[in-house]
Amino acid sequence: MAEPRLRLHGHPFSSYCWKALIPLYANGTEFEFVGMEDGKPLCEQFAGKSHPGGHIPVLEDGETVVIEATSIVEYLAVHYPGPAPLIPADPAEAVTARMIDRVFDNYVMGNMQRVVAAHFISRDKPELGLRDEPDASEVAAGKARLRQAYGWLEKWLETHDLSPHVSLVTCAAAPALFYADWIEPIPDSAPRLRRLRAELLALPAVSRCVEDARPYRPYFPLGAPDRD
Ligand SMILES: N[C@@H](CCC(=O)N[C@@H](CS)C(=O)NCC(=O)O)C(=O)O
Repeated sequence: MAEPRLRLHGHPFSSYCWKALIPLYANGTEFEFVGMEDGKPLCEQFAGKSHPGGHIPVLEDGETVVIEATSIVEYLAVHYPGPAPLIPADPAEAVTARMIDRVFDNYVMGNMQRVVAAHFISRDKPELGLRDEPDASEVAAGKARLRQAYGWLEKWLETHDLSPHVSLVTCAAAPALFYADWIEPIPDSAPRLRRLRAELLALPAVSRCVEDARPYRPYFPLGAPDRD
């Protein structure tokens, strides 16, 4: 049997890798998952060397290398379309989808990562391990910013419908809300956002990511809650 043309370099516990995996699963796109080599710094591996910030995920399509999870979703929408409408066909709706993708990345994912990073001795060298005590001011700031983002999204959801099919927005929202809620639970005062998280986690492409990541939960620096 021929090797799949697409190779996704990543880690099953990485939120941004879920963002690239969800569209691949939802569209039944054939690909090979290339995991990270244990004990080798990311910056010395193909993925780390391919990205200006040394990040995963990285998609390889023959000679083409695509970095940044949003761009990977956009690339798949153009080159490997399938039943899941990743980018709205209507240009005005596509603008909104891209705007909300930025909101989830910058203000939910970003602040979730900020709190996680506050637990590491060095953000740039996670292999150095965890601090004895997290940086309290970074943790407090990241959590406050998460609450601010939740408030904004709840208000936005009052007037906008995010139907839970797989799209750019779903790909960004599902991992962001999954992990952010572990750090700063979405409050009862944001019922639409809480409902959205539950609906997203029920999507088959998303629950596959949740299950594949389950063995790695002991590595979550804040301790993974006993749920989800
Ligand atoms: N802007 C990047 C962010 C990717 C990112 O933050 N990836 C994390 C994993 S979720 C990573 O590579 N962490 C390892 C490191 O920074 O050394 C994207 O959208 O793809």
